[in-house]
Amino acid sequence: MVHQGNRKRQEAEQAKIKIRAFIFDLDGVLTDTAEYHYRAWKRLADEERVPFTRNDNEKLRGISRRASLNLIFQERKLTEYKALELMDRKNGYYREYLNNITTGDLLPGVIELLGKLQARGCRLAMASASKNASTVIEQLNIASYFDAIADGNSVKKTKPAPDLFLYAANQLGLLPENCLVVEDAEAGIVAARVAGMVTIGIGPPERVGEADYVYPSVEAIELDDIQGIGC
Ligand code: B16
Ligand code: MG
Repeated sequence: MVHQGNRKRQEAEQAKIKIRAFIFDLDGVLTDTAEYHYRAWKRLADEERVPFTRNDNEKLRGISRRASLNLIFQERKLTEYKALELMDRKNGYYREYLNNITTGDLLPGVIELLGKLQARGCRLAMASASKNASTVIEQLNIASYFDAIADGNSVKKTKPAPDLFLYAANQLGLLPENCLVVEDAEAGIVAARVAGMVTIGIGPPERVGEADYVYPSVEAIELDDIQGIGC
């Protein structure tokens, strides 16, 4: 049994080491499933005669299936039965499109970055709001890089709540301050900051400007810019 005082000291030591793990979001960071989410929601919206544009799809970045449904169908009073049927139908279309995903769908620079971090001894995790995340990373053939997976099935409250990232840190056995999150969604940056983690935002400053570091793409990330990497 670890003495209480020793444990506190160990935790303080661990916190001083700073960044020991990188937690990657999936959609918009490792691959672009947003296009497939768009096509699936669009097919559903057309069938239900509800307006839905690519611009509307941007608002769904990083948020859960239920929150997406609520945004698209906000004008309609849906029974729970109907809501579940609509989400199931959309997910069926989405999973049809997922069959086409291959390693060719990895975003530029992803494999190089994962390899570099692994070679340095950094722990790696994936944290996605998607309940389909495991299928996607299997198809991308990158599952073996990750020491922990947190997805839409792991927690009740997804982004912008911090739960998904805290779950990933817990799976890694690390404190939040030892983790750096790479995210493309505003909701994801909010979640990671609330969790007390360092953040890299991928995309325009209007969207991810609250992050500690902002890059236009994963390929543009410069590890030498990041303060306090301890792996
Ligand atoms: P599913 P991320 C998110 O993935 C998507 O950005 C978001 O558009 C989607 O609604 C959400 O996953 C849930 O996906 O319907 O497959 O459970 O960016 O957190 O990797
Ligand atoms: Mg994302």
